Amino acid sequence: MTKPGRILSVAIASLFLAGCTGSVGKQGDAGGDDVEVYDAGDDGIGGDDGVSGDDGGGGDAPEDGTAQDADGGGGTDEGPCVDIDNDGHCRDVDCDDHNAAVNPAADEVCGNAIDDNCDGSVDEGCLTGDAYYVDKDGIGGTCSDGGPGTIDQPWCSIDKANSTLQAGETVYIRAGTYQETIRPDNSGSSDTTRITYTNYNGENVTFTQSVYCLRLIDKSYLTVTGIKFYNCERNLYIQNSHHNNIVSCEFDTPMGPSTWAGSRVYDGSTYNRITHCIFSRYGNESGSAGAWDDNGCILDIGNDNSVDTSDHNLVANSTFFHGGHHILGVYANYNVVRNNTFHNEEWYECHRPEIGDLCGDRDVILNTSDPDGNIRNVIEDNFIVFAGVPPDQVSSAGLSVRTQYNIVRRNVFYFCDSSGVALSVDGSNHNDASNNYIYNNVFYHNGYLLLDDWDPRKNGLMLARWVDDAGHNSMTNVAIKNNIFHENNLHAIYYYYVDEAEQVVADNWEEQGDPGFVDLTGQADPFDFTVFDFHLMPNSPCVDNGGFLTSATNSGDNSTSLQVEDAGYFSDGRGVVAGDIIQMEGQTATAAISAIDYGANTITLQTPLSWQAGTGVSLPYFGDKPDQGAHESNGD
Ligand SMILES: [Ca+2]
Ligand SMILES: [Ca+2]
Ligand SMILES: [Ca+2]
Ligand SMILES: [Ca+2]
Repeated sequence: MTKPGRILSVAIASLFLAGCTGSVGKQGDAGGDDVEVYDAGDDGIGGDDGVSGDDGGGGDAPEDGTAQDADGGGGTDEGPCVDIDNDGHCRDVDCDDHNAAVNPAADEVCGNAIDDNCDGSVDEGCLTGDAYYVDKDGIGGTCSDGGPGTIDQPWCSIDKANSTLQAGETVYIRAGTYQETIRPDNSGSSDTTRITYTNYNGENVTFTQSVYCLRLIDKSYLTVTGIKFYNCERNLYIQNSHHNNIVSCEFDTPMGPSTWAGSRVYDGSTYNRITHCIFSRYGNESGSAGAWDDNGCILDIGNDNSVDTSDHNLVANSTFFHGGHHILGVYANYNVVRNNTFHNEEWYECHRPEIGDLCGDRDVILNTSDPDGNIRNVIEDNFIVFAGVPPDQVSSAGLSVRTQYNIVRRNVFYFCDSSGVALSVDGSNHNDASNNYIYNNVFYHNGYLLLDDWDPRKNGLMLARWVDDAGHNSMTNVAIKNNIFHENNLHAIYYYYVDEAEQVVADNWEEQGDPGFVDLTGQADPFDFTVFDFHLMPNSPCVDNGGFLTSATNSGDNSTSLQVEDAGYFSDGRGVVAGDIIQMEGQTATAAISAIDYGANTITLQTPLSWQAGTGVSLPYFGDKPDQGAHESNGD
């Protein structure tokens, strides 16, 4: 197989800046439709400027609310209606077809950072409390912090808003460049009585060149929406803060240099939601010959160097690209990362003339400083692609997993320099990727190393115990099911000092020929997620070629208490999204999960089902069995 012609993105940085005024279309297109915030208008962030839309990466949501172009990939051969959550709305119009509470007939729920009614606006109609205006340039009238803060007698400073706003109140920020910090003195009190900072009527509002541009310390129930943060030392820092929503904002090019992370959610911050945002461009090479190093990341959750229970946060429907060491790091528990796009092809200056003096790095890393610590994050429905060559190594994977009991499902990994996913164990056993659940992903065209020639990295998925000695835990019980591996360099899966027999590997499509994707033509492009379409053609050999994830160990007669061999395949929603929907073997009925006791392998269902012991248990499927790959087909 020939080495693919990977695109090096020399010109892309300048494109993105221009995108603030509307020309970064591929970012927006990648995510699907444009998102408007509070019906904010046409011109600002959330309009045509590329903030990721409803289906940012998942590919299941409407492009424009019509039934055409259903899959976000431009394909039209998906076959009949796919309604995974059984809410009566096919996935071409259902912007979350894994949640029956979200569909075009639903009521918008305020304060949840979700577009519940699939109209392209998040939490529209929700700002009903007292409103104030900050207008430093006096667009609506001469500004004064001593005035009433109305639209024609606005305040001048964000500081005035920071010290004034109470729960339930909103500040509308008028167009301009603010060299200040959003740092509220107060908290909101619930999802529906938030303190909200938003751009006014879609106007272009930029915060820049402060030490912190958005800083929450010990605050809860804040919402910030529709604002661009550019070239702040630190863009978004959320510390010991909870239930905050960051929606339809852009975080670009933090200037650093005295911080590792351009943005952070840390110090025990929980239940925060970051949705429909763009995060981009932070990192650099340091060192000298023989000691090059890669620095910086776009967004970290938790702390890589100490125990930090920043748990139950949501990162969704967002666009991420270009980090120095990585893009997104998760060092905590029960976080959900879904429907995002990540790419980190070579973009920053480094010492490698053979690849254009540019380096990239991995996309996403799950890690911990706590031996055997950090568990049960959910990484689902993302595009994780184009991991690039770092300065200090010769290759990198798309997703590096070094913690346990995570769910990695329905993601698409392609054109990563090394493997699409690498699971690893290290000598201190801080890093141990045993007990993970890797299912229904697509691994396409990974492991075509630009510089390295080491066979273990030339594969779709790598499980690596770096040294074969007693100081390294064995990696065991990694479930690898229902994945499609296609045109990866050497192998589908590679086990490096890891025993395949100690894993749970079943029902994968392992380089067995054409899997029947809707569209693999076109030139791979890190900024265009519509080039390929990984839905299955009706005649795909991968339709009904997967297996049930686990099986029932009890029987139930109109029961809501389901015991299974291994409940770890399923998510209870981690407190930030809806729990999974399940479907039993040989049945068409489905039921949503309301709770999971992982220790007892007991699942509590919202609605009763009946089953025999030994019955297969899966996510919803059509036909006789689940399909392989990321998108279940209704191929009737
Ligand atoms: Ca549906
Ligand atoms: Ca909506
Ligand atoms: Ca909502
Ligand atoms: Ca099927």
